[in-house]
Amino acid sequence: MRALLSVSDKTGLEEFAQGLVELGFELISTGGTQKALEAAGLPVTHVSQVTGFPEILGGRVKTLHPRIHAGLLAAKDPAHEAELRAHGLFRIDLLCVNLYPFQKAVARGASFEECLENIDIGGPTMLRAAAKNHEAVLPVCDPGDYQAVLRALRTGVSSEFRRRLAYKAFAHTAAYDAAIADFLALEKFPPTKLLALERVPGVELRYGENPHQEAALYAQVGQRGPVLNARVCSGKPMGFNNYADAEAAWALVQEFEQPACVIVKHANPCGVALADDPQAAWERARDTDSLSAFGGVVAFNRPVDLGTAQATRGTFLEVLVAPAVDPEALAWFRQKKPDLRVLEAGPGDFEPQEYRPLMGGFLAQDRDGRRWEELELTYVTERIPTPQELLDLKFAWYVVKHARSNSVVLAREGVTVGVGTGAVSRIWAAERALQNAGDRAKGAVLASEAFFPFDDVVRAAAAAGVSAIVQPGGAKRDEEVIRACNELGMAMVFTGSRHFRH
Ligand code: 93A
Repeated sequence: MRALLSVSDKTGLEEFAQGLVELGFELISTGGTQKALEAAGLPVTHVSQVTGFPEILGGRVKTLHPRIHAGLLAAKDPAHEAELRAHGLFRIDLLCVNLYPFQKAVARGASFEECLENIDIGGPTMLRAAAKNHEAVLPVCDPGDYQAVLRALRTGVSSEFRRRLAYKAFAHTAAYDAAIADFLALEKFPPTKLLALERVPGVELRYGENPHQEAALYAQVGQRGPVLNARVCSGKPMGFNNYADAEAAWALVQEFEQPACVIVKHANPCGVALADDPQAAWERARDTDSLSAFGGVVAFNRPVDLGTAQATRGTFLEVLVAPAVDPEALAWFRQKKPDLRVLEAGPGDFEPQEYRPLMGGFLAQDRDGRRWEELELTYVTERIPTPQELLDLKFAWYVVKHARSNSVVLAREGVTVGVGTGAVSRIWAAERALQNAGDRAKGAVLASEAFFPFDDVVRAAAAAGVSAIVQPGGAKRDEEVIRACNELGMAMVFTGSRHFRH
């Protein structure tokens, strides 16, 4: 039995090769792999001895040879056996290959030429050959499979196991090629974009949005945002809706520099607050709408301490995500809220585009990353906002940017006092927010993610005591809306920037 090993990532190589030798395999290798095996004291033959040809073109041609590829492609049938014999060739029974680290070269910002040089040709060619011929050859491309392969070789290799390895090999080369295509693409949205995907290891979703829907979690190869990368420190396993809401809460809380807390329900913020510390931020956010906070997903932009943890005592929460959770806080959660999923967000490295599924396709767009500082604010009313109103308008604008359209947010002194989201008409969103706020609307400011078609929202807000408004502007009846504000003594600011979120 022969095994050809040619790996760039040498993790676990020595142990694997040792196991193969013990099973009676003869080892064949390329330069670097051979050196590693010899250093481990293992007997190994160099490919050039098999091919009768040296590695040439700086290593670009090492295994690309009929003696190798016939050995990988010969089926277990008499005709192929006879041909092998006629040409003095032999079978290769196991191929262990992982590829030149192309994606790593791109990620570290290597030069264009260096990235090109890191495109592996011989490796994928062998892997595809072995995977096609998996009934006769075991294609191994993941160091994570080495132990399972040795176990199978000792106890008997099932055809299901062979097929799984073949699947992995093709999935690996497909993702690799997609990464190369993306790298070479000149357009912003190359159709290869979403081909390089992998399942997030260790995460099995029990079901999808509802229990009758099966589901899975994917990551783009070489990427992963802070929530996909999060460490689940305590609680039940994460579910489909947990991921979606944790992401929504995390994205919003990241907008603020001050300590902040965001509570999300069904992808919408239902309470958001700034404060001097996370505990106060939590208490203020919860009090926006303590009824809706029940069963919520909560995010912090500061580490969670014991005091903050204990302050969540009376509220049932599904998920808590923070940059870090103090050990005492974690111990408290584990004891008092064992079901609560407590996440420490990981480092985030993800592309600035997002996707939405359509039946048989998807929409792609840039993320809405616009910051308040980038807006061209126009003060359109006779009264301009006070400094406190301006701070609140900025805060409310960030919240409304992350709410589902149509949305209206009322805020005062760094806390939301009313939120109306996902309404099919703007006035309904406003009415919902005003109803939620009740008396707290007095002296609050209002943010709307899109313009007012009529002056009805202004009039309803003024009647409830709202003092200032931020909205994109640009409606046909802007003049009418501005006139209503002036008549009612309100300050209004146009941002010139809409933030639909559907
Ligand atoms: O340069 S290649 O595209 N041409 C080849 O013929 C070839 N054969 C193996 N790359 C080739 N490989 C790759 O070399 C393997 O996929 C593996 O990643 C790497 C192992 O090289 P070494 O054993 O010298 O470290």
